[in-house]
Amino acid sequence: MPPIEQRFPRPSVMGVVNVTPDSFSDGGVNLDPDAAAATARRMVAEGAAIVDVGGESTRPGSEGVSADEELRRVVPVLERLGGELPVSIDTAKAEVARRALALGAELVNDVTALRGDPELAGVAAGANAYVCLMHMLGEPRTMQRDPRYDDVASEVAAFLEERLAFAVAQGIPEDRICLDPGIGFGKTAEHNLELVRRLDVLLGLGRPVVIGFSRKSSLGRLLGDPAATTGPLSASIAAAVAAYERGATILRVHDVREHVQALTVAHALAGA
Ligand code: HH2
Repeated sequence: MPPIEQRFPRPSVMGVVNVTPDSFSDGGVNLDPDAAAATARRMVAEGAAIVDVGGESTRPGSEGVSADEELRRVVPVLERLGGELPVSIDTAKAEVARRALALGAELVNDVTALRGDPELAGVAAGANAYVCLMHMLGEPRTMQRDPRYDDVASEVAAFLEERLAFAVAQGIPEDRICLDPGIGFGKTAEHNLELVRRLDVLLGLGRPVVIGFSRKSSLGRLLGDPAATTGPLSASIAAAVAAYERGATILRVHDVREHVQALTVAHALAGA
């Protein structure tokens, strides 16, 4: 397998397929495996480089689900896709990743950056999978209760630098790994903006960066609704394009067609 930057050139779109009843913006839409598989196929037809299939919501306040429940949700979807599409598995559980990789997934997207399950690093290394390491302050249940940093960009980068070293020490080659500051995971709206504004700090680690700002509540708050739980498509696209222009490689989004169109134009304007 080529290095991740060759496999997913900048910009690449990762389409989100949440096989859950309770995800913050698309809960229930893809709970039926046929619907989820159809969504994944449509996203790839619309230009997604990969689809991120997840069976557990990590929205603020969520409690998590068992490995059995996660498997019950995602395995039928992966079986329907039959290894034909580029798939990422959004999980923190080794057992779920193992099954997904056996069914053709090529990337493990772990919002705990290999802290959640001691066996996950070994599973990813053994399968030579690509890995996304994401920053989260605290855990989903409580992460949005007054998150604080002295310098959010440096602290997130220092955390990811440590997790990158851990992953490499566990046998995952560095050229398989991408990093994600975790927009909305233990961050205020201002922290999220600062992370994109100062993306150069994270890029200094030399790995491709993933940004998932799509539909997140900070966008709705920025637009004037202090109680927003989601943000609109227009704002999601603006955030994705700004992140791309600051150096992000993979944009994790729910609305693939519109983001691919916007990023195609932004890329052409960048003269790349
Ligand atoms: N955001 C969510 C889930 N997984 N993974 C990465 N790498 N980056 C992210 O920003 C990210 C992620 C949350 O969004 P979503 O999957 O739409 O919602 P939920 O967790 O409620 O299923």
